[in-house]
Amino acid sequence: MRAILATSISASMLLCLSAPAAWAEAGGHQMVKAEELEWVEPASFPAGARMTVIEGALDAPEPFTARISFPAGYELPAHTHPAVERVTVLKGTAYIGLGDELDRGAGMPLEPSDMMIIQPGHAHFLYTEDEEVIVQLNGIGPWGITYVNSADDPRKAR
Ligand SMILES: [Cu+2]
Repeated sequence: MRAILATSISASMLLCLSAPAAWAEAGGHQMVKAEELEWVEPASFPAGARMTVIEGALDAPEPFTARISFPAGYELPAHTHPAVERVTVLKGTAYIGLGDELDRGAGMPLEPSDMMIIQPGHAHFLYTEDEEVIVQLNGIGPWGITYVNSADDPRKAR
């Protein structure tokens, strides 16, 4: 099982982030153990964030479930998404604010079990303070992230 997961993760990194094939069977039931999730650094986020896709393929028109881990002191600049974003905090306190520019101090603190739902095209930002934060994203793809200020997009520099 470990080998199968590792293979499908590296293959999916070449295309886009998507769930391991063994889990992606339509109509299949899934039991997900957090300790078995495989995390990768998404190219579309500033360095330090890690992501794991549990269900679906982010670039496909289908439901997805993913988690993102942000280290302490992290800043995710203002951005928008092409689909509704549903964020549930699983660990730590995430600070999320609305607006075209990241403003430390303007984010609403969201703690484990708290949630945010943002409509497509609406600019928002996130930052963390002194602890790691893990959030879960649920939505329907195709998913993506567009930075308000294109200079913030780490894909331009890689
Ligand atoms: Cu967002």
